Amino acid sequence: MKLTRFLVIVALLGSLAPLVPTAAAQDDGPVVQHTDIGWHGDYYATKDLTGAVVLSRTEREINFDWGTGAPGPGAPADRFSARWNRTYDFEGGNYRFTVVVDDGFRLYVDGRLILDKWKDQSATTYTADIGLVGGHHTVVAEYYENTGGAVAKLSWRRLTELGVEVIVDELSEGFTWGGPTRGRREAQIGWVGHIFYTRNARTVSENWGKWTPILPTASNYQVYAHIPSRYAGSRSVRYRIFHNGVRNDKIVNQSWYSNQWVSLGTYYFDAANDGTEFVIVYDNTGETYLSKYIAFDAVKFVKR
Ligand SMILES: [Ca+2]
Ligand SMILES: [Ca+2]
Ligand SMILES: [Ca+2]
Repeated sequence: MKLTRFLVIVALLGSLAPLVPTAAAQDDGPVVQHTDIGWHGDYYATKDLTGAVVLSRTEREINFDWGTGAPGPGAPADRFSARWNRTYDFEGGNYRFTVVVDDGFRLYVDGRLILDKWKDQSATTYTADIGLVGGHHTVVAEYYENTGGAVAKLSWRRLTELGVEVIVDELSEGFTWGGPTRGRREAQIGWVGHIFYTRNARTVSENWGKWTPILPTASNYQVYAHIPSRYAGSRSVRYRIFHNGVRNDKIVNQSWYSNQWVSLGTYYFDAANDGTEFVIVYDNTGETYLSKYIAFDAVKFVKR
């Protein structure tokens, strides 16, 4: 039973499953194809990347609208294909890759196919979201043009930068600790390598933690709590989600999880950002007094 529910949650998390927490997901500027190395591009006079390379060049970015023309000398205006590849040093985090294509496109990250739109079509925008640990990753884009107009554009942004995802960590400004700080311990684990934890009270709360996000727009958001690998032994941690004047409670057995995001459900937030929408955890779990640890790590809000 437990295993089944665990697997269901893992499946729900899908491609945005746990990231390595040593990669800080914070505050740099927009990431749109940095041009430190550029792409290596090979062009073929076929629609399926076969035959001889008729044009080979370094491209600063993949941002092409060739109209009805050819991509360059030696390449035809119709029925050609191209493969671009590069390595890129990503900050850790969840990314949205966006492509605009006429006609077909495939996108691979570290050899894994994350977008497959290999078909004739007029210019169409697609996105694919993927979680990446910090460090170098290989990005390969494959493209073909049949006839008429030819467009190939690729860019990526972190979900946090897009306002699609807001993370409030326990060291963020949006986090508040309530109760005596002597009841609060810290450890160098969890999201971004830090958590607070405390031992549980039974019926009367002694400590609490509150995560207050700044949300970009009124919307449904799926809320997740990050549960670290240790100091998360309580089987009955109640996350209270206050949103749009409504309160919902979600009980989480923290002992089931290790270093992963756990969904607390999807809720509508009015995003007034006036301090009335937040997630709070009190330490009165009902368990034997001081018998269990409760972890306070990051809480994430993902626009749905
Ligand atoms: Ca064409
Ligand atoms: Ca076309
Ligand atoms: Ca943390």
